[in-house]
Amino acid sequence: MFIVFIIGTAGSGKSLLTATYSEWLKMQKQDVATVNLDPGVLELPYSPDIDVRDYIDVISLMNEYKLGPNAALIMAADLIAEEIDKLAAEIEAINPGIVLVDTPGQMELFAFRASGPYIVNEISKEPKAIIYLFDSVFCMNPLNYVSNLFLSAAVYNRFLTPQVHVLSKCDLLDSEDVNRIVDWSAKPKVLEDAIEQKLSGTKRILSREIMKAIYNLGMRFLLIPVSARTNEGMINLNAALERVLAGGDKYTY
Ligand SMILES: Nc1nc2c(ncn2[C@@H]2O[C@H](COP(=O)(O)OP(=O)(O)OP(=O)(O)O)[C@@H](O)[C@H]2O)c(=O)[nH]1
Ligand SMILES: [Mg+2]
Repeated sequence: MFIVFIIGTAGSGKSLLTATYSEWLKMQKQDVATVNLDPGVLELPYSPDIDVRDYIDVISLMNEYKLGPNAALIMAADLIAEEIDKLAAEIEAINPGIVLVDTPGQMELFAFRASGPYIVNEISKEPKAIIYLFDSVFCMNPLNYVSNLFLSAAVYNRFLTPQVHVLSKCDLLDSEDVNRIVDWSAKPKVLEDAIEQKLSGTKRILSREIMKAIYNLGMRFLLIPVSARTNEGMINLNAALERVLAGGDKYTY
């Protein structure tokens, strides 16, 4: 069994990618299960096989503890950790070849609280990977791109789990823009040139130094353009995950 966590900033496309990628895997005759770890979501574009909302109800938390929506979500994120044995048992009972885990809307609830790495550790002892989403529309300029690069490095630092990087919603950009962003992700020199050309003052210096620090650490964030609307890039995403998780083999036969 392999476990894949889908992580990204709010609205970056985590839930729709969970839906589309799981359907795509089913078409490839792969045995896939989906897990919703977002206790606050009202509607999902897929029917999760396992759903944290069966255990945690954010509205009840708001009423019971007189919390606002954000405080209730923070409490819910920590409560997931207490329910982890039950979620793990549910996964074990289904025992699929691959599990796609859709994480909470606000990334910081999962990535930057103690409960996130605990959940990743405890949900299963099987091999794991993270898909980190770069929202394509947000990545159009080098400043935003570098900010996302920094976030992605911070997520890696938290989980120390193999990460595959996706440029999500690539159908919203024309191919020239997609290629430019992918080029930034593949060639530090091209990104540095864009920073020099498009940014000035402190933003230029900070972006350049952040980017260099990340590359000097040997971290590589090659982006795979993917659309959860048109299925573009699904083959490449799947191949990258198979390389990371299964040494290039299929998850299940
Ligand atoms: N055009 C396009 N829209 C997308 C794509 N993926 C997601 N969206 C849209 O972007 C919005 C957010 O997508 P979600 O999948 O809910 O993103 P999320 O990261 O799960 O969002 P939260 O959990 O609320 O933070 C929705 O309106 C989706 O329909 C895509 O590949 N292409
Ligand atoms: Mg979502």
